[in-house]
Amino acid sequence: MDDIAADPSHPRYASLLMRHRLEVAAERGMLAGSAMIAHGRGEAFDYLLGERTTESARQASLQALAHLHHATRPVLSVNGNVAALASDAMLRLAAFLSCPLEVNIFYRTPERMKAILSFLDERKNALGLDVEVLGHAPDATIPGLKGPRAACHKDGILTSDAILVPLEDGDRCEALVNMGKTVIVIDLNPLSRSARLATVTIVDELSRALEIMLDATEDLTKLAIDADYDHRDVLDAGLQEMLNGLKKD
Ligand code: PTJ
Repeated sequence: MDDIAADPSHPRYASLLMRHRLEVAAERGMLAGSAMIAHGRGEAFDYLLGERTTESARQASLQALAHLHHATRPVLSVNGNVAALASDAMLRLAAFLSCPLEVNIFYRTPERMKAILSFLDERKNALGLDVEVLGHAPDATIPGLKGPRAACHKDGILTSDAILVPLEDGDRCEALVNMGKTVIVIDLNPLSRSARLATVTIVDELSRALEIMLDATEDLTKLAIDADYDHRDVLDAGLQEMLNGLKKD
C-alpha cells in the first residue's frame, strides 16, 4: 500500500506518502471528486505550520483523547479522505476505545461506500483487530440534515455521546453539535466552520494528530478532561502559529 518511489530520507517524504495513499484510494473508487482539492487546501495550511505539530495541537489531541476515553458511547467517523490517509490509525484508535468506526461520507454513493468499507475490512484483517465497522446499513438520520449525507447508524453516530469527525463538512458538524454531542474535529484550517463549531478542534495533519493520540494511550495517567480547556483560545493559538510562520524569513 505504501510502496512509493521516494526515499524516507526525502525532506517531504510524509507529504509524498499521503499523496500516494490518495492516488491508490482514487484508483479503488474510494474518493469524492473534490477529495484532492480538500487535501490541497489542507497541505497549504500545513505548509504554514511548517508541517509539524504545534504545542496547541498537541494539547488539543490529548484533550480529544480524554473526551473519547471518558465517553459512554464514543464513535469514530470515517470519510473517503480519512480512509485513504489513516485507516490503520483510525482502526487502532477504535480498538483502544472499544468503539465502532462508522463510514459516513458527504458525497454518498453506494459504489464509494462499498469501496471504503471493503478497504477498511482489508486493513482490519491485516492488522488483526476486532473493531466494529458500521456504514453498510444505515437505519437512522442526523436531525437537521437532508438527503443521503444525513444517513447514519442508530447504534453508531446517532446515539453516540462523543464523536471524532476528521475533515468534516461544516453543516454536518453543526448538526452533530446541535444534537448535544461532544464533537472533536481534526482540521488544518483553523478558520473553517467545523473548526470553529466543534467542542475540541485539532489543527494538525490527520495522521500526525492520530499518532499523538495513539502514543498517549500508552500512559493513561495524564488523560483527564480539563474543565478549564478553552476551545477558542487553543484554536486561536493554532492560527497565531501560522501567522508567525508567515513572518519568518
Ligand atoms: O469522502 P467525503 O464524501 O465525505 O468527502 C470528504 C471531503 C474531505 C472531500 C469533504 O468532506 C470536503 O469537501 O471537505 P472540505 O469542506 O474541503 O473540508 C476538508 C477540511 O479538511 C479542509 O478545511 C482542509 O483544510 C482539511 N484537511 C484536508 N486534508 C487534511 C485536512 N486536515 C487535516 N489533515 C489533513 N490531511
